[in-house]
Order: sequence, then structure tokens, then C-alpha cells
Amino acid sequence: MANASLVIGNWKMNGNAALTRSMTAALREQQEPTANVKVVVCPPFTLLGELTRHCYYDNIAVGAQNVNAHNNGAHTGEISLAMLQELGVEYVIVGHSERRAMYAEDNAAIAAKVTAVTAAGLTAVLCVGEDKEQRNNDQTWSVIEQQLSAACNELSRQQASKLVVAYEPVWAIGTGETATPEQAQQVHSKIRGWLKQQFDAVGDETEILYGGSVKADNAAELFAQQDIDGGLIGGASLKEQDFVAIVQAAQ
Ligand code: G2H
Repeated sequence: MANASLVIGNWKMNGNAALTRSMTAALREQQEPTANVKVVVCPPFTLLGELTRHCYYDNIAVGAQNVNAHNNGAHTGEISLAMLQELGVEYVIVGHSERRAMYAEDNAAIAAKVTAVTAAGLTAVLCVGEDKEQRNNDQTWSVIEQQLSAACNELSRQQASKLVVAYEPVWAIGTGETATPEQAQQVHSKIRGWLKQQFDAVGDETEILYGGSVKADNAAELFAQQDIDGGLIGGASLKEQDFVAIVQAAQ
């Protein structure tokens, strides 16, 4: 029995206006407005406005894949929180491993973004996870603890109530290799313990998502784990049928 409450689609640098229409239509067809699973779609920046126009049910929300932590100013090519809010964005992915690895985002930059997003009242979806070498060297938890501490140590409890943590083992991202439900649960329960220690009751309520090659056929067993509250879905969030099936697996 799944206990998941949140499914987020991360389109990465994919999609177009037609997909915003077909995806929201597919979700609306399958989901009752009262369903207990919240669905968030995170398209590229240029599609946010188009997507918002199609997301008029409470349980479908719009998210961004990144933000700049500054309010405004000389930051050519960057997007601010106020700009996102104007487009109806409620969630922002922060610290995805692709941004850490390919765009040199370090823990300090990620902390600034988590702080800015949660202070503005939006939800930050903080991504953490170890690479293959770190897992093989038994460093999984120390890596994740360091990422969590660096990003969240300055957060108030109120800000922490606007935090979602996504565990995304780097070795499972876009590779087709998924963590087993047991491997994922093991890490999720440690993340839960850390959040409780840090934020007391707020940490108990924080949604912890699993991400990394989640597909229609493995979602249900992942979501059935006690501390897996949903998924951050990449490749499978680009196909209406697959994404809808993953949302249904969370029900
Ligand atoms: C991990 C995930 C979504 P995928 O990056 O954030 O992507 O499901 O394609 O592994």
C-alpha cells in the first residue's frame, strides 16, 4: 500500500508547449481534484507561464528547476524568485546533481538558494545523493549528511516547513539502474532521523522523495516504503501515460 503524497516531474531541458497541454490534460483525466497526491510539473523556464494556464486544479502545481538566490540586478541570463512567483510557481528544485556536476553549484550556492526559496514561502526541493564511488566506499550517509547540513543548517523551523528532500543517488539518474526499495528506504530513514533531530516535529512531516530512474513499473514498490513519500521523476515524466501511471502508483 503506497503512502506517497507528492510526485514531481522534472522535465530537465525537454518539452514544448504542446507537452504542457497534453500532460495536464492526461493528469486531469486521471486525477480527481480531491486526490491525496499532489503533482508538480517542472518544465524549463520558458514553459512555466504556459503550464500555469493549464494547471487550475489544486493538486497540480507548477515548479521551476532552478532559481538565482539574488533578488534582482546584474545577473545576465538568470531568473529570480519574484519572476517565478509572478508565473504562479510554487516549487523550486535546488541542488540537482546535474547542476552540482555540470554547472559547478557548490554547497554554499545551494544553501543560499534553499534559504531564499523557503524565506519567500515557496517550497524548495533539495536534491541530495552519493555517486557510485562514494557508495562503494561506504560514504553514502556521510556525503548526504554533509549536503543536508550545508543546505539546511541556517533554516528556521518555519522555513523547514517549506522544504522537500529528494534522495537521488547519482548512479541511478537516467541510467536505468534504480536503487532497490530497501536501499532507498535505508537512506530515507536516515534522512528522516536527521530532519527530526534538526527540526523536531517539522522534520517528521517533511516529504522525502526518491529520484533516479523511477518508472511506471517500479514506482509502486518504492512508494510502499515507510519513509518514501513520493518521487522526483525525470525521463518518465515526459510521457503522459508513464507519468500518470506513476501518479496512480502513489495513490
Ligand atoms: C533524476 C531524475 C529526475 P531520471 O535526475 O530528477 O531523473 O528519472 O531520468 O533518472
